[in-house]
Amino acid sequence: MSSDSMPRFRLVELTGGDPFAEFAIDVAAGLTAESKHLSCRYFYDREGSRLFEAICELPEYYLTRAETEILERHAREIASLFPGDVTVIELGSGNAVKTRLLLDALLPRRRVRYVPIDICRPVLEESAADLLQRFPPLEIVAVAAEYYEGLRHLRSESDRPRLILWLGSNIGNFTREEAAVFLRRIRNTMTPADRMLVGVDLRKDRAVLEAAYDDAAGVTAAFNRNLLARINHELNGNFDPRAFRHRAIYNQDLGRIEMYLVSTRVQSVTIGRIGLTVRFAAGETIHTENSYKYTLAEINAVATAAGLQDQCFWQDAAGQFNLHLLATGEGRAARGEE
Ligand code: AVJ
Repeated sequence: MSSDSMPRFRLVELTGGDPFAEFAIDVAAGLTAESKHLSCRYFYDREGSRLFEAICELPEYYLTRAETEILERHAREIASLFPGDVTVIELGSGNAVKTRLLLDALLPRRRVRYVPIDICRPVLEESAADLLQRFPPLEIVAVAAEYYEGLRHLRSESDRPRLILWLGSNIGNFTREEAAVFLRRIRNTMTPADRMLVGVDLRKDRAVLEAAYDDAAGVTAAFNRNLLARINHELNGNFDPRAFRHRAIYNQDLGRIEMYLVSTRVQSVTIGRIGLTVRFAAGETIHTENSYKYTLAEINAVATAAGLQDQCFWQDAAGQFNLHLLATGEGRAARGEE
């Protein structure tokens, strides 16, 4: 077959309805609620994705470096679990810099199809262009979608064993219950030959966690405030982002970082596209993100609730972050092992 009929790059757009309408409905609901809130999935417009990449380089944000260290050390071992051709599916792929380490380890010996799933289409296109240039034999099917739509596509990628990546502590945005439900849905698409790699941030000292989400340079604050700028651009709002302070606190009981935007004064904000005026008291908060941290026992509880077997895990040298290898468990049982 000629290379023309087998394109190395395809982009599938699976945005369910009108993304602007969805954003408008969620913003209206969140800002009229008793305790105001906005969903963290709206952080990732183009500017937000750029700010998140800057967060990953911050001295305080240890997560990306810890996970990269683990992948650098163990990518070959992970690759060796797949004897033949493989499809690598990544949920929330972003700039896919860490993924290069796995592709590097996989590609010399097998054909690899890479299926990144991300809600930010420009980021998908840029990262795919970069990977195609770095890895000439790589085939890419990029899926612009939210996780749930992406899951539907997961079912159609079933001709080869799959390595499903959910890296970067993306699991942290779900409650533990939601994480278990979501993992079970993924599990239900997996065959015994498939594997899932999940990057999980660990519970640790409050000071370390709070610094990671409230950096000295103010990049996380800008990332948080960008949500208000996005409402201004896309929904014709008149937020003054400077009239909101960034706050990140560790809720130790729940084991999660909570991020808020705090109104610095009494103020009213109008959002033209949804015909809404919202009043804020001085000190009133908008809850914008939860980022759950785990103990090993909590990780195992979620994996078990999802019907997944935690086959093994790797940790960075400082013991801050885990990478877990999950499987359906059927494969081993069927072969009579253990
Ligand atoms: C992309 C969800 C993993 O929770 O650490 C970083 C997002 N928010 N700084 C995280 C984030 C503030 C990040 N995740």
